[in-house]
Amino acid sequence: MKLLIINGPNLNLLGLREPTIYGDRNYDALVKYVKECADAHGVQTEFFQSNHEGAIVDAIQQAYGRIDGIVINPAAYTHTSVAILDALKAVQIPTVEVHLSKVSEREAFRQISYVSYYAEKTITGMGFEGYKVAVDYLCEKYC
Ligand code: CA2
Repeated sequence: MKLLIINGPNLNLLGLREPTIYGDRNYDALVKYVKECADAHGVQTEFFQSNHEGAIVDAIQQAYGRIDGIVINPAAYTHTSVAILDALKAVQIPTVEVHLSKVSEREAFRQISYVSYYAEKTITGMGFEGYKVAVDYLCEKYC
């Protein structure tokens, strides 16, 4: 089994700004943490971060036939991207959506998630731990 972990725009800046919302650990620490969670299940991981919507669409398309589960934090594209939703629907790979912050308690413009129309599960407000919940869910359901 192989999981693809996708992180959207600005998540490469983790730890540098807004620690009260997103925590003080950086993107490399997130990759290490999620990899350890997957290793505990004996599952392989691939990580992809991009600030570009089309690059995320390409990564989802390239997962077809190769990847068994997707964990995605589309960041700001969560609230705008029909293209990312359509790519997920096209490849039909089991997907869990993760957000570090509790988006339901934030601004009105964050209250829509296009990816939620496809994702099996959405985890918010748990910081890095949310990615573990997502990995555990996919491994337990599809391993
Ligand atoms: O809570 C989340 O994980 C979000 O997906 C994060 C996005 C935001 O647009 C979503 O509404 C909720 C923003 C990620 C920006 O990350 C930064 C990290 C450090 C410094 C500045 C931004």
